[in-house]
Amino acid sequence: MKRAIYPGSFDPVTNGHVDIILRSSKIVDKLIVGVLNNSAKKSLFSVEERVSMLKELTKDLPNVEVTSFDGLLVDYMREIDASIIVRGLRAVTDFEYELQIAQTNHIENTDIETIFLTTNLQYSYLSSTIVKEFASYGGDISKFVPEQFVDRIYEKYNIKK
Ligand code: COD
Repeated sequence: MKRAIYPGSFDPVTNGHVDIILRSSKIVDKLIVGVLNNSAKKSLFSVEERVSMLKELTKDLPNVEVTSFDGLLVDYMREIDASIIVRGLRAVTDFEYELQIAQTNHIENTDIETIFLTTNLQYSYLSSTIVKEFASYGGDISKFVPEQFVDRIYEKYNIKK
């Protein structure tokens, strides 16, 4: 059984993330979407909020589960018995960082493989950082994130639309 994890910050989840979840869930038996609980990094949404948003989005995908983790990804993968890491690749700028993480994780545990899905062209520019920047100035984020979360994101910046 191929058990994979799609780890990330998902702060907030974007349409680019959703696309990777949908596509990767079709190629593995079980996909665990793992939200990093990083207390050292200031986030817009709490880890509980991010998990809840992702659960809402994936409720109709029977082989997808959403959890949070802290510490090293490879340690968490041992805990949940997963051996595949799913990551999305947007541009060359992602490549160097992703290659470094993938190789480090593989050295830590040679049973672990990282697979990369290239971004869907329509989301190639999209990141959580861009969404936050746009939303903070009241920009239109309706094309960037699932529609049910648009208002929740504006609320974080005290913006009423
Ligand atoms: N299209 C396609 N893919 C996308 C898009 C898009 N528009 N937007 C984002 N993605 C992909 C990203 O490339 C990434 O693969 C994934 O979605 C998640 O993105 P983010 O930004 O939400 O999450 P990251 O990249 O900040 O997550 C980093 C981790 C949490 C995975 C990493 O820091 C980690 O594993 N930390 C745990 C500690 C650890 O083990 N560190 C070891 C590293 S050496």
